[in-house]
Formats: sequence, structure tokens, C-alpha cells
Amino acid sequence: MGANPNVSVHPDLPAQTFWGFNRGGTNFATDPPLSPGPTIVARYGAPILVRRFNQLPPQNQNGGFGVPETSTHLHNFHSGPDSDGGPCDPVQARFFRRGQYYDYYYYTMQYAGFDSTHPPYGDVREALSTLWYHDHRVDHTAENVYKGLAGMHLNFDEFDTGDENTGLHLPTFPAFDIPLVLADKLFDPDTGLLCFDTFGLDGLVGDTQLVNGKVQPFLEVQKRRYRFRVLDSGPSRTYQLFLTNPDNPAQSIPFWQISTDGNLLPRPLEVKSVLLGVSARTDVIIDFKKIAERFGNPSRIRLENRLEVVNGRKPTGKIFAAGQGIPVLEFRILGGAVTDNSFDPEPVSSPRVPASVTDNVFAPIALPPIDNITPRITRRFNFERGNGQWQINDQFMDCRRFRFRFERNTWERWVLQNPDDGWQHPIHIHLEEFRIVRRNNRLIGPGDPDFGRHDVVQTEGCGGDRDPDPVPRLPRRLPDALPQHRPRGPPDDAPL
Ligand SMILES: [Cu+2]
Repeated sequence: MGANPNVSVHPDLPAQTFWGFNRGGTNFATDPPLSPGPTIVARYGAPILVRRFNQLPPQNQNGGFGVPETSTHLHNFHSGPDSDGGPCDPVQARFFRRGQYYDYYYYTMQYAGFDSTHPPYGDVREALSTLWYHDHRVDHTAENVYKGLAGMHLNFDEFDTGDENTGLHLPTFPAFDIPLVLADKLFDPDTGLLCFDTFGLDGLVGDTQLVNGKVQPFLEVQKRRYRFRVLDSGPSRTYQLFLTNPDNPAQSIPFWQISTDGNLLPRPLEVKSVLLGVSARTDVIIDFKKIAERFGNPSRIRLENRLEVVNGRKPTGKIFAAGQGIPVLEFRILGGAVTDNSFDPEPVSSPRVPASVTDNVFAPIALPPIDNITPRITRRFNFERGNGQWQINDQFMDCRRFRFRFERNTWERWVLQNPDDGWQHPIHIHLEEFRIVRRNNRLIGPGDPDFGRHDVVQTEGCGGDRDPDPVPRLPRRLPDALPQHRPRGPPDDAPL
């Protein structure tokens, strides 16, 4: 990873300095750092090692923001903790500094549970597909990701093969299976240069939308199905994405959502929009042949964010009229018929076909049933500000303290509570996925986009709509005096 001072995001803006990842060469002149970084393409059963060299510039040459100490997180893969790229240092020694490298033994590339004590040994139902990697240096993740240290990581296997003639017949990668990294950036109106507020505590809302490093680009597409893997790479903006015909905004154009985060849904959903919070991903199928046939053969269709956001705290809730939102990407539809051997989600999509708990359209990748399980324990996580910073259950993040442990082969119920209506938080749990059972007072059932496996969830403020099983306020504790560099081993099930 290094700095690239010659990035062009738009012809009307000057050359920008981004930090990024190159393809592994030693010469940045011929192999420049890219942002987003190169897409890592992995396959279950084929382990990989990624050696990352930190060749970032010194901090005093960072152009105002960015910290050249890095820890590259592979968001949600089941890695060993030392290869997760978690935020903690020095105790867990996951940072590396300028001039150093770090080996990520990612990746076992085994399904979760490969070393289980009981069958199945490696559960294909837990296959992960659309992941991303990003810097995760504690306290500086937002600015380093904003500076460019992020990229996509895609996993294939014998079912989700990347070839539309085999397996689940999803559109062929990379011709018709395309990652879209959405990024919200702020450019200084005087200099035209990328800027960031390192003192801002309310998140940052940009004035310019980038997709794969370009401002509002276009993509030429053929009249067939495409799989787009959409990532909200932050830093703060929530998107609600629609398809808009700019020449006829009254048209309401459907598409098909097939995943949440890294996980295929049990049944595709026919949707008019998808809601995407920071760090979340969704895979969608857009069928430009059907759009051409049903919507008067438009020459262009835009992916439009119609959700109003005025600060980094949360969206206002207002949905702009079609054509009045922020277009992030324009699809230019080419003429002529082309072959398409990919799976058509429409005939099996919900609500056309009623969704049920036993759905497994993408079998064997499916949702393990949870209706007959009894959680061993309920843990409660209360997200609030204290002393000017975010806290969980009145405590600050502390890399030196492990607050609880889990027991293998058990289920846990976690209540993530955001009592403050003024904020939304994307809550991400490393190394494991979860199911959303209830959101505020609403049970999540089949056919809901939340009815799938997630690794990040946007917790809306619950305001007056409290959990019916109320979370008792924990007594506010005084900060503990911490021993230096000595992790405490808590007993199992210690209160968080
Ligand atoms: Cu993660």
C-alpha cells in the first residue's frame, strides 16, 4: 500500500492523492496504488496468503489526514484472529508501520465450522461471497478508509462459481458480475482537493459520489442480466438506491436483491429499492433486457440514491422524487441481442412467490433454521455517547480488555440497543454472522430484506419504540484502573 498523487476522479477536478493498494509490484510508477484496491478473487478450498507491505508516506506528508499505520481487515471472513486485521494494537500486534509488512494467512478458505466437533465439518450453508477489505487502525479507520484503503474481496465455490453455465448460474464474473464500491467524498470548493475533518465527531457527509473511484461514472451494459455487488464504503452516508429512467422518471423499475452482506438470501426479492448502511453490501440482479422490453427501450438508466442525508448522524427519512435524488451511476444500454445463460430470479422471487422459512432457492447455500434453538445467554449492548465519545454499556473500547467469551457450539441472543433517536449506527460483529430476529418491535420474517444472514446492521434509534423486553440501565461505573499491557481474562458470562 502506498500513496498515489495522480488520481483522477473527474476531468474537472485536479489530480488527487489517494492511498491505495497496488497489484504487488515494487515500482509505484508502473504499478500504482489503486483505490479501490485490486479485487481479491478467492475460491473455497484454495487457501491464500496475502503479504501486505506498508509503503505509505510519513504522517507529516499525509496531506492533512491519514495515519500510516495499518491493519487490513477482511470484513467478516472467518480468519484466525491474527489474520482478521482487527483494530487492536499494541497488545494484539495487528498494526504494522511504514517499512513493515504483515502476512494475512487468510485465508483458510474453508467454510465456517471446518474444525467443528460434530458434522457438518465445514458448513456450505455458511458460504460467504461479497466481502470487502479495509484499513482498521483503531481510532483512524474512517479517515484511512476515506483516504482510499479499501477494496473488494469475492469468494467463489462450486455453487457460486462465477460462471453462469455452472452451479447456481449466477452471471459470469467478471464480465457480468461487477463490484460497485460507493464512496461519499468532500472536495474543497477552493482547491478541488479531497478533504476530511479529523475533528468531526458527527460523521462526515460528502458533496460528491464516487463509484469505483470515479465521480458519477457510466457503464455500458448489454441487454441481459448483471450481478452488481454494491458496497457502501462510507464514511457516514446511508443510501436508498433506485433505478431511474432519467428520460421518464415516472417509470418504477424493479430489480432483484439476492444477498445481504456476504450471504445469499434464501429467496430473491423483487424490489424497487435497496437500503444500504455503511459497510453493508447487497448483491442485486438487474435485467437490462427486461428493462428494454418493458420500459420503452431506454438508452440509459441511472442508479439513483433518493435518500436525503444532511449530516453524518442519520438520514432525514425523506425520499426524494425519482430524478431528484443523487445519481451515482449511469447504465448506458447497448443495442442488439446477446446470449444470457444466467439464472432468472424473477419467477421465483418474493413476493411473486410467497416466502417461507424453508426457502432455499440457492441451495445448498441456505439459512440454517433457528426456530427450534434456545439461546444459551442473552447479552445486551447499549450504544450511547459518554464523555464525548461512543460507548457500549457505558464503557469505552479498550484493546486490553476482553469483556466476555462465548461457548463453542452454542447460540447467543444479543440485543443491540440504540436508545438515541438522533443517531444511527452500523454495528458490525467481526468473524461471525448473525440473524436479525426482531427490529424494534417488528419480528423479521421471510420476504423481509433483513431475513438473511448479516455481518453488519444499521441500528436505528428506537426512540419511543422500545424493546418490549426492556434493557435495564446498567449502573454507570467509574473507569477501572487498567493494568498496562496485561489482558484480563474474565470469567465466562461476566457482565459486559
Ligand atoms: Cu469485519
